[in-house]
Amino acid sequence: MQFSWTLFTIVLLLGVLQIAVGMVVGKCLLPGKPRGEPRKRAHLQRIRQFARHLFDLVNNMADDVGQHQSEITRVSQELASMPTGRDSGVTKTVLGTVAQIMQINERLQERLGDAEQRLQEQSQQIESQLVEARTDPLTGLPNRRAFDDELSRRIAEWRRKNSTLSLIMVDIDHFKSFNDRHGHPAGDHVLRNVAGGLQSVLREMDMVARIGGEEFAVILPATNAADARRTAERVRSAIAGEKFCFEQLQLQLTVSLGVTTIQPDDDSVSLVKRADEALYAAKRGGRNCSFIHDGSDCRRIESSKRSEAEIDTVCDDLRRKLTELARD
Ligand code: GH3
Ligand code: MG
Ligand code: MG
Repeated sequence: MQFSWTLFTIVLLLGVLQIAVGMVVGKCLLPGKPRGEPRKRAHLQRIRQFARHLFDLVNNMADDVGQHQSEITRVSQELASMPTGRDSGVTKTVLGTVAQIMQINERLQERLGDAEQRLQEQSQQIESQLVEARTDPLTGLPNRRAFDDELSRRIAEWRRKNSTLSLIMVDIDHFKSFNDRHGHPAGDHVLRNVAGGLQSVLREMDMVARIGGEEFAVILPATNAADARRTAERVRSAIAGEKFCFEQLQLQLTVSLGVTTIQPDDDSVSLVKRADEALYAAKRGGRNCSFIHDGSDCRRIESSKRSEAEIDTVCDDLRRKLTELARD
């Protein structure tokens, strides 16, 4: 009977011990309100997913920092709204990391913003330097480099589309003695005004460039020889009729012009050479006149007044003949 009481006491102690261990284990595994294993695993899984998500975010930060900033904010809000429990330490660590990443992100964004602004400023500087490199500072016209590029472009277009193209060289007459008489500042003033005068009588699609000291070139796209001749004479008479006011002086000058139209087998060198030859012919021909090079010869372009007179004569002849016909 004594043996039975001893056995009963041992079994009772073992039972109490079992309950105590169960309670401790249960308390360790399920702190606070009781939670199931699958729920805990899902919770850890979510934290791992957040960590992975953050890793991806950090990796891609350079690609789109702005987007990451908003994503990280969202992740941070989700983490902060998660129920705290035994994993609160892990959650706090992740939240701390998120906060750090957000700070880094903001700094990166600021630096990217600065870099973007600097890049924009630099590209504007490069752009204005490019424009400067192609612009004549005195007149604001395209310079020789810009002219060469435009001529090559137009010749390529002519080859492609077979649309004709003409070129006029314009040179101020006796400009050296003009400078000697009126002074270099007066010469500069006149150069600027000649440039403006040329632009005002040409079409928008034409390009006038200052290619030398007192020498200009005009590219006339889609312009045949007859139209180029008329344009040259319009330019010549406009400049000759202009009075350039400078310090109470009313200055006048004239220009000589060389004209040519593109021909098969032409390139920019041969085209410019012909226009130059026509210009020298105009100088030899007495200045204040235009010459055209037709591929074999240089011929003087008659002034528009004479052309108008010729048209008047033809019209008169025609009128007379019509009257005679009506009488018969
Ligand atoms: P031609 O009728 O044969 O063309 O005679 P020209 O005197 O015009 O030609 P020349 O080549 O002998 O002289 C050109 C002059 O142009 C000399 C130079 O002082 C003047 N010139 C060139 N560039 C400038 C400039 O930027 N400003 C001023 N004021 N004069 C310039
Ligand atoms: Mg000259
Ligand atoms: Mg010259």
